[in-house]
This record gives sequence, C-alpha cells and structure tokens, in this order.
Amino acid sequence: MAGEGFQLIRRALSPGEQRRLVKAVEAVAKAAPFYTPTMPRTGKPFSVRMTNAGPLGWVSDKVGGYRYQPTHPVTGEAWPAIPKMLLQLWRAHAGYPEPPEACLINHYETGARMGSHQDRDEQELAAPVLSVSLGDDAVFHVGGRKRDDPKERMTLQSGDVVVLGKESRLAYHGIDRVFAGSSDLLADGGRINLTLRRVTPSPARTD
Ligand code: MD3
Ligand code: FE
Repeated sequence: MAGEGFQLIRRALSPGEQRRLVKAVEAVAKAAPFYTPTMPRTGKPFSVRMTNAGPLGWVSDKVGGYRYQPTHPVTGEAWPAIPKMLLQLWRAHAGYPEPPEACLINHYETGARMGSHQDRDEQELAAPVLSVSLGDDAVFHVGGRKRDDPKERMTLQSGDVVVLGKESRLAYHGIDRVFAGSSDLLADGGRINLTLRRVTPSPARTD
C-alpha cells in the first residue's frame, strides 16, 4: 500500500455529478482556455494541456518556470472561481480548515502522460492535495519522497477522488498512460484531472 495519508475513494462522484462537473469545467475553460505549458529553461512543451480556477493558478513556461499566479499566462485575465462541487469535496475530505486556493485542471488527449514528479511549489505543505478524475481510465503511479523509492501502480477511473496528505504529500507520482475510449463521459474523449491545492498557510487565528 502507498504510505500514510494516501486515500483513494473510488467512484466518489456519481455519473450525474460527473456530468455536472464536466459542465463546470467547460465553463471554466471558456473563460480561461487550456494552454500548453512549457518546461523551465528548455521550453519543451508538456503533453498535457492546462488551465486553472481559483485565486491562484499553477503555471509553467520557459522563462518564468513553475509558479503560482493570479492570472492566465496567455490571456492575462484572472482565473475563474473554483466550482462549488469541488469546494464541497474539499470540505468533506481534505481535513484542512481553509478552502483551496488553486484548482489545476489537466487535460490528457491521446498519448499524453505526466512524468514522475513531486508537488512542492506550495508554501503550505500541511494541506493535502485532492484530485478528481474524469473521463478515460489512467494508470497512475505513486512512490515515496525519493525518486528511486518503490512505486505502486493503480488505475484511476472517472469519478475517483485521491487525497494525498501527511507522508504522501511529497510522494513522487505521475500518469503513465491513458486508455483512449474507456469512458464516454467527455464528448471529445480523453481525460481531465482536477487537483485542489492550498498554496499559502491558513491566516493566523486571532481568537
Ligand atoms: C499529489 N496530476 O497535477 S493527480 C499534478 O492525474 C498531477 O493529472 C496527476 O500529478 C493527474 O500535479 C495526478 C493525483 C495525485 C497523485 C499523487 C500525488 C496527486 C498527488 C502525490 C503527492 C501529491
Ligand atoms: Fe502532481
């Protein structure tokens, strides 16, 4: 089993909830179109296209590198709000008192993958990352805090929620492959993954 703080909730969203969330993602993408991020320094394009919702969005490009920012890197507009259904999922499963600030939306078309990496661009590592999968099945891997730690592989399906907190928060992970045509949720096929993150620490309590 993956380490402490790893939670996979299979089919957390019903088919109807998944369809509602797809509509919400379409509305986000209309205001903040998917763009192709590029690697820091090399400028090599990602195979996954991305957009964001929330006060902050995760972006990457050749010159600026990995970072969070309040505006879309191409349009310069503020990111749209995080869909309500996702805020409810965070309240139900994150175990963290403040709302997420960033919802990164990854779009995988045929052949897209995500190499093994850690999510460590957030100041607040006490909050978990909560992920929702929509559309085609994907093989996902999760290892340990060191790149060479043993990895476990599993299939993520549409409606699955993964919560990565505690020991798992800095685990290496990635998406090895997506099975084209395994779901008919998305009209154009492919897979969408949404990750909710807290970027900055909770404001200090004054009571
Ligand atoms: C976080 N996304 O956006 S999400 C990413 O399916 C990312 O698009 C993948 O990795 C995707 O950064 C995987 C689920 C996930 C799995 C393991 C993690 C997120 C994680 C381990 C630690 C932190
Ligand atoms: Fe990640």
